[in-house]
Amino acid sequence: MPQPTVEVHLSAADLDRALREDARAGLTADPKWLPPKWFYDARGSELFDKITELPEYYPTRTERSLLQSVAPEVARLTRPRTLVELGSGSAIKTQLLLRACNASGTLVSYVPQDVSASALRKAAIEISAAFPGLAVNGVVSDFTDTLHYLPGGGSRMIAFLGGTLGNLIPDERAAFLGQVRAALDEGEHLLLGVALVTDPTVMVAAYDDRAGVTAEFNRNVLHVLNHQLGADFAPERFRHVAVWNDADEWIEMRLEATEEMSVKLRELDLTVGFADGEQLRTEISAKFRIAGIEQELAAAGFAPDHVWTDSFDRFALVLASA
Ligand code: AVJ
Repeated sequence: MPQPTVEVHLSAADLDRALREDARAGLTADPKWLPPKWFYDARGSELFDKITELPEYYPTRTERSLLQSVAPEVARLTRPRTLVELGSGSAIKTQLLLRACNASGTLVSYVPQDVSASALRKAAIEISAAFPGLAVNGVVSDFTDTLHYLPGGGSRMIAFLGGTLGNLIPDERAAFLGQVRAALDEGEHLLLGVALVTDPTVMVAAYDDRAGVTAEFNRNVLHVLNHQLGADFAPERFRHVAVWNDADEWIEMRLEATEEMSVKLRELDLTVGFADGEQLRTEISAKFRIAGIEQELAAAGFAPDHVWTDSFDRFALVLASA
């Protein structure tokens, strides 16, 4: 039985350097911001998994039930030998896709990629146990800088699920989709999961749950800065804010200082002042329209072949060929 492997293309030193750069750039900017990828240390990944089970957070379960119904069709249309999954996290939903692709008899290997080594190791072991005979070779990397690490061509399908594409602003999305296209050979596939624009109350509630798990997830980025950069943020002095930005059609998460404060980041030799009520943007999560995402895919050189949506039109799976 093949043993699962996990290749680390983001060393602790790379991560540390990137975090320092992002923290310095974002915390000295006006308005202040931090990239969402820094939520996901082991605690952040666990909190995200909890989010996916909240009553208000519909994207994961909507995508899962969509996948459940369309996975066999996706497998039949694509018949991949290799399934690459970007941002696999705990890879719970992937099992549906793997099962369907496995049943179509062509699947040889599964390559999960994630920025969180802990989540990836756990997922690789679980998937490997559930699919004996499948080669599982995980890659720890940043999804925007990962495509040159992928195994060679043939019949690959890249799955990018969960709506994570929405973490990128439109220019970054165009660049990223272009890279994905360039990494694929003609006729290979991309399966993309995106959350759709829907009722703002529904969308905002998904990012501002009553149990406060998303608030804790949001504040986790401050814990990460405390641990990694010797910062002295008092996370409880930041209020979780989630708003729908109608002009850009994305949800923004922010952390709002509940009083004036000064924060030291020892490792950066940096002191950052927050005014009372000042907000730090920690995430954008764009929501899509079918025509818009088809257009973005076409602009990147993909042919969007199939779109499946749930009955409330809150989430879409798009199958595109290179
Ligand atoms: C993992 C990026 C898809 O944007 O919905 C969940 C992250 N942030 N709750 C999302 C998230 C707040 C999630 N993605």
